[in-house]
Amino acid sequence: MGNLVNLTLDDGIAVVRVDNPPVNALSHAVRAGLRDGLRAALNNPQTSAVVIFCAGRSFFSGADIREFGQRPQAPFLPDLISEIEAAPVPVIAAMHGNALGGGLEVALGAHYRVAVKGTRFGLPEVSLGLLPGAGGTQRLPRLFPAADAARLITGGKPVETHAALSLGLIDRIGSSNDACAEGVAFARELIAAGKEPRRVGSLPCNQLEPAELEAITAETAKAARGATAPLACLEAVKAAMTLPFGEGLKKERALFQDLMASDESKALIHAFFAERQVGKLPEAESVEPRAIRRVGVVGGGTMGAGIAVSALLSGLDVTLAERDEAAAAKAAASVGQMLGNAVDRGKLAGTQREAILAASFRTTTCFEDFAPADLVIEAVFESMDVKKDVFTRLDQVCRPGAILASNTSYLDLNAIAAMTSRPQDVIGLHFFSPAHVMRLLEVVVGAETAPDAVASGFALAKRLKKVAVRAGVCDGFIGNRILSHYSKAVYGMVLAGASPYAVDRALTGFGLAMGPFAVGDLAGLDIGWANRKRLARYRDPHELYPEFADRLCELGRFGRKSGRGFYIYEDGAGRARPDPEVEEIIAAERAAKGITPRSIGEKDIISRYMAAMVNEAARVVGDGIALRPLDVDVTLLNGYGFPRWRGGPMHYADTIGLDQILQDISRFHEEDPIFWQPAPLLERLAAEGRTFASLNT
Ligand code: T1G
Repeated sequence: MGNLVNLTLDDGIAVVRVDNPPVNALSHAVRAGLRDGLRAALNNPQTSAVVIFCAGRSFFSGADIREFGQRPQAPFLPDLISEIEAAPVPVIAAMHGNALGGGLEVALGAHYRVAVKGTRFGLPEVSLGLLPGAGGTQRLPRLFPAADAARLITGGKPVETHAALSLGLIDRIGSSNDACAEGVAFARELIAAGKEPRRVGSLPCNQLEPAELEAITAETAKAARGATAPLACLEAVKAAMTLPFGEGLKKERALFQDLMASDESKALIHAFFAERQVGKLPEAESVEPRAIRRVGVVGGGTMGAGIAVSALLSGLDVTLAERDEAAAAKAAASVGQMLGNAVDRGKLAGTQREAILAASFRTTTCFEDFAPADLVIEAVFESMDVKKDVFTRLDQVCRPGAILASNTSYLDLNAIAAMTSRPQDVIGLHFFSPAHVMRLLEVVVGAETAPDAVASGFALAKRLKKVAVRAGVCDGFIGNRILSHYSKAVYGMVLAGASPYAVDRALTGFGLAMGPFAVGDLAGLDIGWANRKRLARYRDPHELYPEFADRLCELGRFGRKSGRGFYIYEDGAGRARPDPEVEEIIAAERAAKGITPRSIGEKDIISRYMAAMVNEAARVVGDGIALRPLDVDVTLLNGYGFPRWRGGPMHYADTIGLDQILQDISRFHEEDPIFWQPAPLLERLAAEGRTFASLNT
């Protein structure tokens, strides 16, 4: 059975115990051990029931994703699960922690399922561009109501213990926290009651009403935004309802193998591991982060309140400072409102909200109240003078060792740190709005930032359930620097002849949740306008400058908040429609610049957008602002709406080939000077026949 699995037999109850830290992935060794343990148990005439149990923090978390792409090795999981299901005595899955993917499929192959409180059950394969390939799509709709089964599989979201019980996935929630003991006790009851194996595969499959199937198909296609796995999941569930069990398993296997071979699953698996590798920093390895319990926030605007709520929801103590009582009261109201929204979304109990507001949150107008803070995050107006004043005052009141962080989205952190006597304690913590929702956190590292301060930023991100990316100091760090560049490309293609609405359509077809012009309207066109004015003195004279965006702002058309931007927002419900007046403003500018508009097709819109994004991203890696290409992928996936099923811009570039990117840059250079020079790193890798992934060590 190997050293990952052991078997005990007591009073007729065999326990097959698996211990494969950290998450009991169903590696080849585990599958072989599980098979051998099951066979040994069943070959013993004393065995009246078998309990399958995992040690450590969780039941099986699924197939071992690190084995994907390698030659599959028997025993294959579907076969092993069929062998479990065929056992002649009751087999009980005793679960705790997570039962995910192939792990839940093992449990579905068992005859009975018990779990302790807090266990989560899910089939997240779709988030890897796959589908449950070991019987999950065929067995779950035989236990679960069909619509719930379809949504759990196509959405990939887990269900909690009580829902699993009420939906029929599990037979009992144990009264103790000892899953193994609960499994053994349940087995004893089954034996006493003379219960036989109850094979899920033999049950009739619940059916979806035609209207339900139509609704689920539509919602799945909409949510997929171009990804194919969600709809393939639905195909497999439909096979469960229309084919005999054995045939359904074959259909599931065929669909699974198609997905396993797809670029989409490679991209999503890349994203999965990249989000775990991004926290591995050479400089912070084996460095202990500083303890953070008391957090100070300077500024109670949208960002400051959001940061405060993010910290409060993670159990931290928060003091928020504003300039006067009125502003402090307004900030407190925002925080209370956001916590109320968390209650409405079921993320927080009402009583918890009250307790947090009573015990863990306070406002102040005195910086002296930051004296005990372990970390103070400044989220004031994006003005270097204002930030320098704040950091000068923080340096005077905060205790030695406290970390001073700026939420600036592009200002020079070294200049801010220089205002203090402790530049080693200064980091950037660039949150993304809404700060208590967006997963990305850029941890900006100054020239003198201490390694343990960096490690503390990453530890805070984990505590806040965010994904931290290390960023060096430059204008815009990683994400905004790249955004600023591909935004120019987008404006450039409109000047060349594309309509902003065609650009948005093409890029939402590429998989973005929203097109860049719709995003600009949502964020506020005045933000981009202010940025262009701020950077005006650095502008390359050769660059095309799109004045139409400034014209809209001069007309007070700032987007959704003013009812008109690139789109017209009539009824405030966010329904947007194109505006002929915008097209006239653009046409006038083209004429004034002597540009004869030409039609630019969807493919070229996407190629031009991606060429600009990848080229600047390659510069960001080449300049050391991002540690690795994967850091750029994680940034764009978690903060800028890049379609996850494409893996991020660097993974996407590897997929289409760096030579293709270079050809596109050269082609578009004729029309837009921002393509004037390929990034040296991009040219070098292409010349060496390498990929960006080759740098993701
Ligand atoms: N395989 C291999 N490694 C895994 C893994 C897995 N399934 N899950 C986690 N790891 C590694 C992870 O890379 C990290 O490694 C460490 O474990 C801790 O993970 C046939 C085909 C279980 C909720 O999609 O969702 O079954 O960085 O940091 O925050 O139908 O891990 O330390 O070196 O995420 O406590 C389906 C994926 C697979 C679950 C725990 N299962 N994992 O979260 O820890 S496909 C999944 C997770 C499948 C079948 C199909 C989470 C977690 P390192 P972590 P965590």
